[in-house]
Amino acid sequence: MVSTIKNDRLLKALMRQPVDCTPVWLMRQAGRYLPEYRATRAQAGDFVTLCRTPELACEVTLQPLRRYDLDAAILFSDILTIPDAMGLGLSLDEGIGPRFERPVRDVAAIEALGIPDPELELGYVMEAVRLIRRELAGAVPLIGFCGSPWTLATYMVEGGGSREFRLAKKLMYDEPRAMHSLLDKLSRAATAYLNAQIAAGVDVVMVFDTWGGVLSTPDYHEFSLPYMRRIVEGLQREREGRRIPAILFTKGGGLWLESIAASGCDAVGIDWVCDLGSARERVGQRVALQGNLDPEMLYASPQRLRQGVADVLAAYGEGPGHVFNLGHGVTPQVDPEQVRLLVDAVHELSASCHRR
Ligand code: 1CP
Repeated sequence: MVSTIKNDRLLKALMRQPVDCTPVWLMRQAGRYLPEYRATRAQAGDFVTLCRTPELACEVTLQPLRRYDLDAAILFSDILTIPDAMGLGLSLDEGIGPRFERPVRDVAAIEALGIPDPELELGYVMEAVRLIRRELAGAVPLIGFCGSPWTLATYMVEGGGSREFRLAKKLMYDEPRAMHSLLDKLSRAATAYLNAQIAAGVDVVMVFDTWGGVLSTPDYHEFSLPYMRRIVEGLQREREGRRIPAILFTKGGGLWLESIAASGCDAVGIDWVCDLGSARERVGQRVALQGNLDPEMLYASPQRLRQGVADVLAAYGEGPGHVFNLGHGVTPQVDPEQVRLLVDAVHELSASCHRR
């Protein structure tokens, strides 16, 4: 195994150590806005096959790194691999989104769920991690990830994406014990999954809680955050003498930054609604922050985009502990040249934030 990482800006920033400029990577940096991604996906036939074929997952992971001066690679996979491995039957319909053939709607279905063995049912993900790590050869760190138990539960109960979360919330309100039992299983599955990714070679892990922000404050603290905390507590936080930093991202979680920062994670991802400067004051020295340009600013003019980058850097201010990212993922119609402009602007404009 390679034990040194040439570009370790991301690892340093996540540990709030000094860097020469602010590291940058983007959520969904591999995806439909890249023509080479669309070609590889067509070669695979469909999205699920792309995720399940380690050579192709490795290829699309590396595509954005060939184009841009990114400070990290993120494993190409999906958060829905865990429910798929639990037997729900994942497919992705063009234009509609992910679907489960066998949603989980009652206590009996929850009780019947097993915890997948990450090296067996999810072995294709670990194989992809090993391949990517070999191909990267220590150039930049590799980020592994999973979905938060609450976010996975919404897809499993609804049977796919949702806007109102009618079925998931009905289960949470009417049968809280059943929901807790589902979340408990998911947190055990996610912990084992991330630990297997760490053993296979990822250098950082991130938990995506895309739908935590649709909960009330008490429900977030009962149904989402405690299960992410359990994952963090169960992680193998070191490999080869190096710390494996953990990032938690709750979209819409700006109200709860203090409690997220107290969960034991190393960094908190924040969306674009949240003000980065006040977020920094609120979390103090406890964690690093990752974010938070509005992803839709990639559709603005190059000049406006560059100003947007400068504004995010200025909002964080001087000193270490910032990882530049969008507040959510890159969307499919983005012009790939705008991504180049963003990445280069972050490196160029941030050097002055790190003079010592
Ligand atoms: O080709 C296609 O049409 C597939 C689109 C796509 C892609 C590129 C999906 C389906 N998943 C992915 C990859 C993916 N998903 C990554 C890859 C690494 C990278 O960031 O480059 C990651 C980290 C995810 C994680 C993911 N999947 C999340 C959490 C992050 C987020 O965006 O909020 C969620 C909610 C999903 C579910 C999912 N999978 C795919 C879609 C379109 C969705 C969202 C569905 C919905 O809106 O509810």
